[in-house]
Amino acid sequence: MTYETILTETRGKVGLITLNRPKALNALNSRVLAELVAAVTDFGSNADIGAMVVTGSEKAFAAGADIKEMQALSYADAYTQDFFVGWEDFTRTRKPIIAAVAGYALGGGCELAMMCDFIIAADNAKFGQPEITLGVMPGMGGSQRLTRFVGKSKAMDMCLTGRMMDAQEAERSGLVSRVVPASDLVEEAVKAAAKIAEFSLPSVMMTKEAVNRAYETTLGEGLRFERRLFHSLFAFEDQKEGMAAFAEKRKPNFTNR
Ligand code: CO8
Repeated sequence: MTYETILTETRGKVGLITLNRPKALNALNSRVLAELVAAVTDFGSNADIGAMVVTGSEKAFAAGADIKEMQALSYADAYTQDFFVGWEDFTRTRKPIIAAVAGYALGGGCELAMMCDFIIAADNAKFGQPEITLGVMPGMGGSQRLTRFVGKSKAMDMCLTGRMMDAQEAERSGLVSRVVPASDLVEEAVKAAAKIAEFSLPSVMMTKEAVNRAYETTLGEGLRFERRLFHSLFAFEDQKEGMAAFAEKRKPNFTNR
């Protein structure tokens, strides 16, 4: 697929995807969605890639779903085309994806960041769910994921008033894992992804699966799920290698076997 709205590159074992619709502040239209899903699927099946970073520009990660594309839709169009259903494919990616957010992450942009595994924010990042100002409401998971990240009171505040949250508030509230200077954002996110990509891929993928399970099940079921995955990692050579390397005071050489 030839990409028109994103740029992709590899940095060592990291797949870097940059949203690239600068004139529309990276608004997410159906082309961006198709290209993003294609890119994460491609990196997902590339044995040389261990983790990914999705980023935008310094002004905007993404200013939302493309309002101009949605504007004229009828209910019948919106329902029958279900034109955002592809986002579920994005969330099915098994390798970790870090969102590196600078500038605006609004509406679908904030929701895309939350679909990633964690968010590193630049100090100029602004998050919000302003759909209420357009006469609609979050439609790509904002009412659900934001509530799980920041709790009911703040999620209600964000979704009902449409106000933006700056990077410091986002970090205090648990929406983002760290805040870095805007000039270092991509480098820091790639560094974090490269760290993850050094580890044994099966343990990385199972860790992602287990943390995500915490959002979908009870504590008891989640703990049992975690224990089964933990036990299963003893079937991998990488468990022997990782523990031997610790005992022998050397770096492990993981083979994903
Ligand atoms: N969609 C389309 N175009 C956009 C969008 C967008 N979301 N955001 C910005 N643009 C365009 C502007 O129209 C403008 O284009 P042009 O130059 O042709 O007029 C260009 O980007 C630059 O934008 P501004 O001139 O507005 O830039 P400012 O720096 O003045 O303002 C803002 C930046 C504050 C980010 C402002 O652009 C803004 O408020 N944008 C809209 C934010 C918003 O409301 N986002 C939510 C969209 S709705 C949504 O995401 C729903 C998701 C769920 C859908 C589920 C469907 C099933």
